[in-house]
Amino acid sequence: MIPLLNALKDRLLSDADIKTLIIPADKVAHVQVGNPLEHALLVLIKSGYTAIPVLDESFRLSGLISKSLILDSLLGVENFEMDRLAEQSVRDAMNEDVPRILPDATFSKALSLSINHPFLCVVDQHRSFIGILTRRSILGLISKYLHQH
Ligand code: 2BA
Repeated sequence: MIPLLNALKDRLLSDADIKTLIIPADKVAHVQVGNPLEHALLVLIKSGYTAIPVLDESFRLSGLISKSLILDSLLGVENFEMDRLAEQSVRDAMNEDVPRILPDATFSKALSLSINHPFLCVVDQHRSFIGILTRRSILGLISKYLHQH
C-alpha cells in the first residue's frame, strides 16, 4: 500500500498540470465591482453557486462575492434593509482576500490551497482573470490517478 501511495504522490507532483483543470473565464459566472448588489444576488441565485469572482472594468480580479456577504451587508440594527440591494455596489460587500494562483503553479500548491477554499482564481502576473480551479477538479484528478494504479 505504501509504495502505491508513494508512486501516486510522485506521479501527481511531477505530471499533473493544473492548466488542464482550469474552467476558462468565459464559462465562469462573475460580476463587476460597480454592479449593484441586486445584480450580484441575481447572478448567484440563477447560477446556483455560493460564491463567484468579482472583476474590474479591465477584467482583472478584484475579489469574490457570496450570498452570505450580501446578507451581511443588508443587515441593519434590527432587520434587513432591502433598499441597500439597489443602493450599494458589489465593491461595498465583496471580500478582497481571494485565494489566487498563477496558471503555471504546481499541483501541490493548488491542492494545499484547495483544502481551505472551494475554488481558486487563476490570474496572470498582471492580475488578469484567466479562470478558476475548483476543489472538484482537483479531487477528480487525484481520483483518476488513484484508479489508474
Ligand atoms: P459552491 O457553489 O458552494 O458549490 C459546491 C459544489 O456543489 C461544487 O463544487 C459543485 O460540485 C456543486 N455545484 C454547486 N452549484 C453547481 C452548479 N450550478 N452546477 C454544477 N455543480 C454545482 P465545485 O465544482 O468544486 O465548485 C467549487 C466552487 O467553485 C463553487 O462552490 C462555486 O463557488 C465555484 N464555482 C464552480 N464553478 C463555477 C462557475 N462556472 N462559475 C462561478 N463559480 C463557480
